[in-house]
Amino acid sequence: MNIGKLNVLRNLVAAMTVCLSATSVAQPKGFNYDEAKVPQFELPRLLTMSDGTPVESASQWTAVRRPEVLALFEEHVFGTAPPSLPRLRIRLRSQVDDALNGLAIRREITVFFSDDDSGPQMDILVYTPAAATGPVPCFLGLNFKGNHTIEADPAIHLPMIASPPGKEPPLAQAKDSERGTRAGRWPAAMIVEAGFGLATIYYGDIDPDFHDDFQNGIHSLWPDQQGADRPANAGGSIAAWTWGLSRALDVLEGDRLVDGRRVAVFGHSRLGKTSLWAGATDPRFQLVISNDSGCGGAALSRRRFGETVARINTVFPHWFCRNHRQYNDNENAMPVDHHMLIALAAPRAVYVASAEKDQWADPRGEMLSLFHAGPVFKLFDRQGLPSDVMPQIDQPVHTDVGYHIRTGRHDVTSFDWQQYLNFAKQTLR
Ligand code: GTR
Repeated sequence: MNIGKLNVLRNLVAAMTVCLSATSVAQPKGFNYDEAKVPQFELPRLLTMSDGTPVESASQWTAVRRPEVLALFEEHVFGTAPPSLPRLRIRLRSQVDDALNGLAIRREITVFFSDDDSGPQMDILVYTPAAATGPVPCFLGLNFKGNHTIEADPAIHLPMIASPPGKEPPLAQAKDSERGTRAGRWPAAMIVEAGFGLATIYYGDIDPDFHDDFQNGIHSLWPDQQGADRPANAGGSIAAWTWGLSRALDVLEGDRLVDGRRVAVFGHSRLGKTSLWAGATDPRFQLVISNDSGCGGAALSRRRFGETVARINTVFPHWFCRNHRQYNDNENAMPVDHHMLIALAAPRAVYVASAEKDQWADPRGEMLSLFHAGPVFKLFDRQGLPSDVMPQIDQPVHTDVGYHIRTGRHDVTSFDWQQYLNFAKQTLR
């Protein structure tokens, strides 16, 4: 066989491998992807207090039922938040006034969580429109690979990346070659041109995403909360990332270029689960966006469609609290389901987005959660999703909440961002 043919064959095999691995990530085997096989179930009652009293008003929801539901999620799903800190120290690491071809002011703000400059810290990368005449509404979200992957900008600080035990080196600086590799998920210029700010943080700054019995990241600040015998309701990594988002909001509230009262919390996938929990625990977030968050996020656990509670707790034992494992293959015993997580954001705006090929995340279950949170929005004279019928692909539905299912796979695309910007223009006024 000549070299040309060999290369064609190699490319074909490589392409098939990519396809196969993409399919297997999107739909691992041994799980249900058939709507007809979704089990029968009854959702826990959103508008019934623990003593059986029906919730009939917004004030009853706010005073009694909301705190009950929040406490249930804390106890059984995400766990308690890390303690609060006496103070945050912040330092401007850099500022460029003509970033993104002159469209934006780009800053890196380092937030120290202790008095030690080499202790736990996070860098917030913030873009705000250069043309703004006052503080702007802003999107805040964690990123997976480091702030330097958002834009191919040689000046953005390279983060330190921690590796799971057994992988060397344990801590290494991110690579120059990765700059801008995630720019497609973070269309900073489009966001800034629409008049919004964009703030993002590498999630590993807050808690590296592997199970180390809660020793590294911010957990290093609280030695009494580490180890396998920590309380069964102690928060896992999602609670830690959520805590980091709230600390970032503390900083944005004091920022002169951002309007801290108009901040949208955004997250994709595991970080979408995180943005929903941030919206639930921190009522300062005015808009909560879940992009393809799936199991443990927007999707209803009782549907057991795609990823299940047992699978997520097994593969990612550090994300939720230990109590959550009681519901492995036992979803009906959970005192909550995830429509109640979305309801915790009401009457603030919520946006749930799904992707057609992302069956692992159960698009229909994500939409149904938003639909079943509707009665709480109604208590506040807000309109939830008008119907529990799946909207057409690429046809967003925007009321006081937003939903879309778009063409394509598990990802964040400019279509997603276009909808978030349109929706934020209405809801972050
Ligand atoms: C998957 C996980 C999902 C989702 C995703 C991600 O492996 O099963 O729950 O969170 O990772 O965060 O990319």
